[in-house]
Amino acid sequence: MTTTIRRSVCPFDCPDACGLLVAVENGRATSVSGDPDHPVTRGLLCPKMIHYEETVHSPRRLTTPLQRIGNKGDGEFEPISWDRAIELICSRWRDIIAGHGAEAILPYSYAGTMGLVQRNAGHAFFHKQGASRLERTICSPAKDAGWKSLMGATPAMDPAEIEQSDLIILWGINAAATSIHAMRDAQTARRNGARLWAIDTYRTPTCNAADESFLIRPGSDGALVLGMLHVIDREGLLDMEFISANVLGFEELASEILPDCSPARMSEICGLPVDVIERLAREYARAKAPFIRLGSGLTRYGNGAMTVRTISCLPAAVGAWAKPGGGIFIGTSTGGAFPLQTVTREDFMTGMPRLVSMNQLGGALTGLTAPPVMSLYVYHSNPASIAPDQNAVIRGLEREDLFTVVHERFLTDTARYADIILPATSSLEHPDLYRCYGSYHAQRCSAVIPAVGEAKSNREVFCLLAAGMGWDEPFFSLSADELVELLLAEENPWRDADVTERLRLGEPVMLTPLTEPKKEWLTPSGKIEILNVRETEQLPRLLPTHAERDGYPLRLQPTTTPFALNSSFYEQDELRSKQKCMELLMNRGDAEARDLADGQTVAACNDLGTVRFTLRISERVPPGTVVTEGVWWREFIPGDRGVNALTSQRLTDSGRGSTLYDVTVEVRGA
Ligand SMILES: Nc1nc2c(c(=O)[nH]1)N[C@H]1C(S)=C(S)[C@@H](COP(=O)(O)OP(=O)(O)OC[C@H]3O[C@@H](n4cnc5c(=O)[nH]c(N)nc54)[C@H](O)[C@@H]3O)O[C@H]1N2
Ligand SMILES: Nc1nc2c(c(=O)[nH]1)N[C@H]1C(S)=C(S)[C@@H](COP(=O)(O)OP(=O)(O)OC[C@H]3O[C@@H](n4cnc5c(=O)[nH]c(N)nc54)[C@H](O)[C@@H]3O)O[C@H]1N2
Ligand code: SF4
Ligand SMILES: [Mo]
Repeated sequence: MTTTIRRSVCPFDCPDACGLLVAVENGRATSVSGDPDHPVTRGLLCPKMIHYEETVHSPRRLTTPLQRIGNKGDGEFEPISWDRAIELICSRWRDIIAGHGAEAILPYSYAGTMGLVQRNAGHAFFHKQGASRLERTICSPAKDAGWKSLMGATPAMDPAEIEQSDLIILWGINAAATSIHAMRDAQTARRNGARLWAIDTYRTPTCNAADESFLIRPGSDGALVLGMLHVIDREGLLDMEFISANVLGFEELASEILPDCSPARMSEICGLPVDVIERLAREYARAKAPFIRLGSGLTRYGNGAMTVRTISCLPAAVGAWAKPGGGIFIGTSTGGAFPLQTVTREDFMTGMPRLVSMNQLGGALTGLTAPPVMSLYVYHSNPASIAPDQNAVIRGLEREDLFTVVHERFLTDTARYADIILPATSSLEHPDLYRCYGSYHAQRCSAVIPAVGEAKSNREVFCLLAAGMGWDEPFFSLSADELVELLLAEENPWRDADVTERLRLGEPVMLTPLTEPKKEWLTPSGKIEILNVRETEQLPRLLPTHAERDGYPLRLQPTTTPFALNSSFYEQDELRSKQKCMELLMNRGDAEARDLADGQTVAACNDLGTVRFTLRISERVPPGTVVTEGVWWREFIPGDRGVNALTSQRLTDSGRGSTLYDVTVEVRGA
């Protein structure tokens, strides 16, 4: 048997877009390893991907189109041909458009694959159709909004500078699970003498790897930072030279906001003792080059954007930006590197159809009128599991008059409600071009194995649907590879001719931001705008979370696990067994006060729903907080609802993001 080694890219929603080396025998992937020559991967893959071949060739893969024969949600289907499936979908859509208009069709997609072509494959189709538009804001738009408020369009610093820092703060990021290469680089810095801190709401694996970790109340980072800034100001630890040359509005912050933010007062909000807030302030200000890597969990609150704005004041106050290794990293944005509109084709739109928030899918399916949503087309997303307010989403998916199509690799909780299921390729079966949000690299790849069963890629399906709708627009006969070529057609300042050629050949390359990070501030004033006159709240200040007004006694944190990615990877038995089961971690005191025992089934409830978990008494969780990791498939959980039956459709203060972490519950025996 001959084995060939083919290059590919990890397609998942992760900051790193790893380079993969895939061993292929007889058209099957037999093993996967990290590309040692990739600038970020450097040979290291996370636990999720070391057996990607088991996902790709899983016996659970969907291999033919399916039509529903049972009740919605039951999961009973019979195979049909692709021709029949496309015909059923297009004829139903023609009827819906005739009866209600095209806005009655709603696409739902997110980040099952991050490749520029496959991820965005539906945009051109739905723009031409005139369907409702989806506002794709479930992940971290509040983080971007908070950063932009202070920093405008300033590009992210090079995350590799972490190795030059002497004080690294992993802030609201479970890097040991979600950013393993940043974790590796932080550990390298630590071996060279840097200190490593983690700031979180419970003891994550990242906390365990840090020199010190600081556990605060959910949504209270703003209070911690304002307390630190109060101390830094009071004790004369500001970098006045940096501030006067680079910062707008520090004086206003110091005179209008900080006086009310004594460590004593902030301690009551964030839960850290006064002396700890004072020590954090002093050590941060005195560090040579403090580096903050900011996660996304802490932004999914009613005050999430303000939290990011407030934390972003720290490096400005102490002049960390002026030092190699100093600053704050929230994620790269390489939007200008490739002309994405050649794939998304906004020019196909003839009007401006309504925008529906993906965070409010439940409300849209159950409440929208003029027109109601009559058809939902889901691809590379699993909203029945990952979207907030699961009970509302499922009430919508159960509607007999809703025509639901799901294009998927697996029979997900969403696919169970479909009228038609279409089988999707995995990333090893289709070509694409990838960039990422944790670094400046990009890489193109080809299909390395043939499609499993009758699976088709997102791009192929939209071409079939376009033909089924009777459109003769030539764009819909271009292959995914031809679209990649369009994305690479002209070099631009992000990538010169040499980089573009290497991209064509499938090598990982580094893109170059248009302006050098940390050298100039791309804001209207040219300074870091702590005072931003364009905001309703012109200065960073304390804002409440939503949950503070809800009144259930425990704060729920629905966080990530190293062994899954959102609801992906539950098909791998080994990875699932590492997570054991859908657990609720609770402090011993909280459990004893409720007479709950380790290992028993409990019910967590609030106004939105009730969810069963297996209780795990854990000293990793402080009093008043409960934690569950991962987004489990329904077939593997104790009850019939996942964690998102407890999360709400409320949005963030800015950016219209999800507030998945801004939740309160009560827990009782079940
Ligand atoms: N293994 C794995 N990797 C992943 C994912 C996954 O599910 N699993 N998901 C991918 C995706 S889509 C994303 S967006 C990223 C997310 O990457 P991260 O931002 O690292 O993910 P989260 O676990 O959502 O949040 C990080 C941490 O914030 C903490 N936190 C919650 N609220 C607060 C708060 O108010 N203050 C502070 N200081 N901390 C808080 C949580 O307890 C959690 O440990 O990871 C990506 N990578
Ligand atoms: N409780 C809770 N809820 C969360 C989160 C959390 O941490 N906790 N995280 C939130 C965040 S940050 C995010 S970004 C969202 C993520 O939400 P989603 O983007 O929906 O992520 P996944 O759950 O990974 O589902 C992706 C689906 O795409 C399918 N897929 C993969 N590749 C392809 C392909 O090429 N074509 C097609 N058609 N399908 C494909 C996979 O099989 C998988 O079922 O979830 C959010 N929801
Ligand atoms: S999920 Fe992230 S860390 Fe894991 S292989 Fe993919 S890109 Fe790399
Ligand atoms: Mo995300």
